[in-house]
Amino acid sequence: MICSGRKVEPVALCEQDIAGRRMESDRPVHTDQHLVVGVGMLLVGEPGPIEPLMRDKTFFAEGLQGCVLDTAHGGIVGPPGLRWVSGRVSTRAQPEVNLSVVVFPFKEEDHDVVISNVGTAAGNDRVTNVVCVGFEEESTYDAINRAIPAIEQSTGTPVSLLLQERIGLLRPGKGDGMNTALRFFLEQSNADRLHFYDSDITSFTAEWIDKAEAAADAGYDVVRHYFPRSSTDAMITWMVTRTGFAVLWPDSELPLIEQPLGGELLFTRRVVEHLVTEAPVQAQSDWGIDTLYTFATVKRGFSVFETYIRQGKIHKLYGSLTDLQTMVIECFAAIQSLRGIPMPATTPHQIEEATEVPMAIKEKVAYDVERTIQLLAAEWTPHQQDLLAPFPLVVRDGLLAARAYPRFSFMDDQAWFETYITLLDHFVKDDPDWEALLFKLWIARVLQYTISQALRGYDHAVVHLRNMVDSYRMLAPPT
Ligand SMILES: Nc1nc2c(ncn2[C@@H]2O[C@H](COP(=O)(O)OP(=O)(O)OP(=O)(O)O)[C@@H](O)[C@H]2O)c(=O)[nH]1
Ligand SMILES: [Mg+2]
Repeated sequence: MICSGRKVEPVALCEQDIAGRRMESDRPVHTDQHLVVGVGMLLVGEPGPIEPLMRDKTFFAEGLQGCVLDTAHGGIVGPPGLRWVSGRVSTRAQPEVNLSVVVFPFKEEDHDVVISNVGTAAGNDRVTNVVCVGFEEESTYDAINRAIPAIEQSTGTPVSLLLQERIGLLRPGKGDGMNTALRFFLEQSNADRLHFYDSDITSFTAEWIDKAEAAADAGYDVVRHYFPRSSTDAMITWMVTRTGFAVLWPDSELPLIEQPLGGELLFTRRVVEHLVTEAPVQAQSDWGIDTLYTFATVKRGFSVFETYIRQGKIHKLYGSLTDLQTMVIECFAAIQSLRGIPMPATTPHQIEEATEVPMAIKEKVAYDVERTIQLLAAEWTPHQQDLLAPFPLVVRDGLLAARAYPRFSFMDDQAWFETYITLLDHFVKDDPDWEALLFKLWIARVLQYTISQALRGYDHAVVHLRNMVDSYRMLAPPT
């Protein structure tokens, strides 16, 4: 990596951190004195151009005499009074390399999993900065903080640890975390691309970053990762989000997006610039953020590539569907809030073809059916019963009967379609009875699909879900 260099003892590093800033420069940088460069170790080179040394992650300064280029901290340390200029060193001979920031939003997660993922991202050549955005200062935050120096030392990539800002208007959640990262990216970095990955993924590898980069290199504005998923997983995606997109924007690309709630994404800088100016996106501080990002990017016509990760996303799974109640409500309310917004019929959209799904994923049952069945009879109120009035008779009678005895076979594709339309008209967010009722209706739908379709095997179930979305597009009421 070093042209002509010899090892020297490490020197003290400057506290100053200029990570993330970049100055455009296409000229090679020359030194007229000895240059000291290093990633973890320090080397002395001969005077001369430094561009072969640190192509992607280099910062340079005027008056380089005796300076230390410190990639671990993304900067140069040198004599006091050195004027700082940050930049990527490139030469005319060298093709432009696009740099990326990788963001991991996190709440409380397994420390080792998060730290390993941060290390993987930091070790990728394209990555100029890794950003972890926490919900609050708790033990995961502390563990990441302790791990950062070693990751920076071994990879040469700066890692930033932030707490999410209060940006939105709804429950402070993942939306605030992601929107905080968008702002950090625009304000603190000149990188060209921003990646998001959930922090709880145990199957995360460098390939996830590389595949997204390759699609962005090909010119796509947005890259979305998609994965093989168990036929009983992704029940909010299918029954809430893809259903809603099909019903409300049947002619757009929205219902065709494989995993519109996916948190594994790449945005180019211009996409990020757009998202921060969209008031509804910035207001969406809760689980609805993924819906809003998908909606806003398709609406603006940004080109989308969906890249397939064949190993799948292995991450923390929920037990009974109870844990998903907040997510169901917030994802439905997000769709409802967008109703009536016109959507262009075409957006450039390409999907990488899926390969054979691993048996382990095909055979997996993603939730505890027995525990979930009990939820149908739980915590009814007289008001919830009244709220059933506008629903189709079969749904009203079916759900009322489920108070005494598990019933869900009434909630077939057609009944769910009609239920969904009624919910769009009547559901009131933050009304506890409406929220409980929405959740019960969704539970009935998921159980009906599980018993009547998923039980017939993976391949059948997946075809059924795709046909369901297609049929909803056909049935969608005219706007
Ligand atoms: N900063 C921040 N991160 C969050 C918040 N809530 C969740 N996260 C993180 O967002 C990522 C996704 O959350 P998960 O709970 O794994 O949700 P999910 O995997 O999308 O949902 P399932 O597919 O149902 O498991 C994880 O890295 C969480 O730690 C939040 O309020 N703030
Ligand atoms: Mg997860």
